[in-house]
Amino acid sequence: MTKNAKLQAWIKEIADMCEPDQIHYCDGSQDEYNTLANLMVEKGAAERLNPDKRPDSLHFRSDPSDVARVEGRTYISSKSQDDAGPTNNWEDPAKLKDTMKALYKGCMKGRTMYVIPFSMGPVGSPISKIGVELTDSPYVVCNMHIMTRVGTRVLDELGENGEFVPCLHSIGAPLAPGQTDKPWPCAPIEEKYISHFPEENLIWSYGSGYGGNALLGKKCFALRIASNMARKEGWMAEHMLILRLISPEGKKYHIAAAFPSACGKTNLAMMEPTIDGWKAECIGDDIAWMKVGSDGRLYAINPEAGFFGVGPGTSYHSNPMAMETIKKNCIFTNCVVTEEGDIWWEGMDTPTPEKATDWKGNPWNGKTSKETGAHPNARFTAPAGQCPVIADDWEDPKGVPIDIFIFGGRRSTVVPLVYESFNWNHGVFMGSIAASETTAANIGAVGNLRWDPFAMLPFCGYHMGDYIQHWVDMGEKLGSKAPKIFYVNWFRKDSNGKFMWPGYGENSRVLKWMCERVSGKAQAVETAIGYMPKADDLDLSGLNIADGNMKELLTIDKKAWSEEVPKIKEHLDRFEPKLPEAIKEQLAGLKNRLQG
Ligand code: SAT
Ligand code: MN
Repeated sequence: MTKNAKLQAWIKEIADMCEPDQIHYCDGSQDEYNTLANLMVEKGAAERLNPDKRPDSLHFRSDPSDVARVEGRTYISSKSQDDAGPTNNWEDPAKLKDTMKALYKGCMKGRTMYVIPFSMGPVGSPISKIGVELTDSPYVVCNMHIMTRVGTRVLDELGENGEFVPCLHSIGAPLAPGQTDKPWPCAPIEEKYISHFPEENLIWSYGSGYGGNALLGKKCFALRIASNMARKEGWMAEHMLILRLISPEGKKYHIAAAFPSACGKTNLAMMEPTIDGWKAECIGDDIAWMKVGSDGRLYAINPEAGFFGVGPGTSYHSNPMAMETIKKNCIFTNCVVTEEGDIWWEGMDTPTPEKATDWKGNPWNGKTSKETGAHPNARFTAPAGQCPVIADDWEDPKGVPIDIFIFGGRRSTVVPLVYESFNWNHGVFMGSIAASETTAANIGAVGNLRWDPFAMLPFCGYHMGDYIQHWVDMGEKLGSKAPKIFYVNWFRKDSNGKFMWPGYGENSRVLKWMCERVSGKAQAVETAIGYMPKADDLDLSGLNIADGNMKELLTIDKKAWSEEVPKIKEHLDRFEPKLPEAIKEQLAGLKNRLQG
């Protein structure tokens, strides 16, 4: 129970509306996790994996309609539509609340409402913030145990008058007396709502049990609501991994990198450098909260406590450290389950199972089946502390000083391997024109090019024009202490559709060049789009890569870029009249340089 009057009143209000059979106050203990895990196994919602293969781990199959974030049903419900901007769905808060209240009425009948007090960031850190999620999903409770810091210690921190972000979640599937439950109850797509009320720092989610729709600490709080708070309070909440690189001399560099969902952030966050003497440590794989420290530098913490990573494609080749992280104490969703009771997915470097069960629960033979066994957005939920390369001080409440920002996306064409901004505002411009071929992390078509400024398109809780201005303002505040900004594309393909750059651990070669740019040791040439290395400037020792490929990866095709300019303009014009002057100047500069 809690002594916080505001929390007590809110719990009562929601219980009166949703009418759960009972209320459970989560203490965050291992016992609680085990009890709920056992309950879900007994009910047939979860399967316990073979303890000899994958100790203390569960597998879930979601409803086939509930497999990813639903951006089309995600709302920023500010009082004025202008505050949500052109890239967010908007609805008037009073109207949206009425619609949702009708859905919430009695929606937890036959179920337990769990009260989950959680901290984003280490409990008690000055950068951390507290949320309370009310949910009728025990799957959500167990995932929140891993992804955030949950329980009594958070209530103690909250005290009688502390502030928290209320996060209401229901799967939207009440149970009539005697009705048997489904393994993955949820509401149909047209009843799903993932709503944010930024003026009240309030989140209401209904109808989905999957990932970012339901684990409300993650995208809803730590990005959409926090980006709003950050703007008001002068800090940054970004869709970025945090990585520490250590040079052979022991110099530490901290990198924060933004890529859209399912573009390899987790792989980069846990990378093992292939170049001699360099080491990497992981601090976070998805979200960075950053504040200016007393020395004027920008300090970042990872607000999360776990990884919610994409399974398919994760292997000992692509991400050995993730494979080690997920050996035990994990939750898996929508994977293949083998005859031996272990999980498997496409791209895992173990033999393709021939007698297995696919993510839909059907018998599946990987050798003969035409369909994939795992859903392309199948996920693992793993405690961050289990990662062998997690930094010892990853929970340091002070955070780490950022030297380098990286933006990027998946682009088969046009965008070179790496380029560096001329200055801060040019770097902000680079972030604002980030684009990527779409992935399965969102429900919708896969492989289309979409603009994804700062990889925040689905996660920015306010007008993107104001957001870009906030970046410009942060640059002014940071002055000469601002991180350097780079843009990368690991995903360039040749005319046969093959990736030209080996990626994964080899990306350390590009990161090394960035670090040496920071310390003033590496060369670069000035091009129309930014500073770029020549092949000689990159450490390519021991790497077998065709000269022709390297050349193509590091040249800019002025014609292709010139053709991008009008598209860039059209993209940025959407943010008028809020597009910062500084960004318009950058676009004009790019155009001039391309003509020159
Ligand atoms: O489902 S999540 O939003 O948490 C994952 C992602 O899209 O990155
Ligand atoms: Mn993400």
